[in-house]
Amino acid sequence: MILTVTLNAAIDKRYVVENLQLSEVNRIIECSYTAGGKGLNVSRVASIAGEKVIATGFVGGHAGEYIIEQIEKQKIQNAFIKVKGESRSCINIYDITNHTQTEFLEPGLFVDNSSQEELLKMYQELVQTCDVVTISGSLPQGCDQQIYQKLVSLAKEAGKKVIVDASGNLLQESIKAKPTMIKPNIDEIKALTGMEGLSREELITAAKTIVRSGVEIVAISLGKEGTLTVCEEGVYQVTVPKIDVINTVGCGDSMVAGFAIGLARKMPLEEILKFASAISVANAMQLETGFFVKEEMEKILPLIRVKLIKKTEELNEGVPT
Ligand code: TA6
Repeated sequence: MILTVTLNAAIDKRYVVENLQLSEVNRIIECSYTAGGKGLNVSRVASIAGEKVIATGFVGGHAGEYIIEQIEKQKIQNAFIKVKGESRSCINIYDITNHTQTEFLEPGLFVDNSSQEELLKMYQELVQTCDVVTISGSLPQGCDQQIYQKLVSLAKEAGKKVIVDASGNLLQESIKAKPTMIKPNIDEIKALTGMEGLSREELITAAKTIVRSGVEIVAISLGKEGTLTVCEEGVYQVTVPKIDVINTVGCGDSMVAGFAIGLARKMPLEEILKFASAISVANAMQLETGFFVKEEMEKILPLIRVKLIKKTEELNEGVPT
């Protein structure tokens, strides 16, 4: 079972437009609403893959009711803390003329200390019932910046694997609690290292430093270039087949879901890398965020290539022990 944490749940609104123009009236051709926020995308993808999921976090107001209604329709078990205010909307503008995606992410509602305490208390019970925990996305307003650290520590104290998908200071703080895995993209790795224009070797060195600090797996998503994963065995390069990309929003969340499923099913790491990458690619083939078609994923799976490009001993060359 996977426990997903979405502290800043959202209604994801996708607007399809033709030739988006700033300072003009842009008529929307098609719009769709889904329960979103990274953790709820992880929940939906894991549920499609056949994994039992329970989702927790904060929701509020009519928007919060809508989010709960949507995830219950998707048969996703949930235990959200209801707070005052309205859950946010995250807008994804999909320009079919210029093939661009532009996102507007609201900051989210305000969560007071007592609601945060209530969540931590419930989380400690939920963690006992799961195999893997995923903690994803931004924090709502008022949230303690150390809350991800606390959630990671509680999961580890309960002997559970825990994946964090966050950015900036939140990711930096989370790493201090030594999560099982993080999945930064290149910008997030640059922010962690404070370095610009990272070469592949510098990316690997940065990830290796994080692994040395106690994070078991650092999977750097490189978009259509696949993934570079650094762990105790060494460095794996994952390459993915070329596809007709429809919508890449949610690919990172789909990858997190794939990793969580693989860890829950105790798959060998190379199988997890293939499985997670295939789900992420399959998500990009769908207009809907955080969604994939199993048959498409199964066709992609054999086309994923995983290669151990560096062993640990090579990684440690020249490093004082
Ligand atoms: O990764 C895509 C997405 O989950 C969107 O669906 C939207 O909800 C956004 O990210 C939320 O990101 P945030 O980092 O604010 O939680």
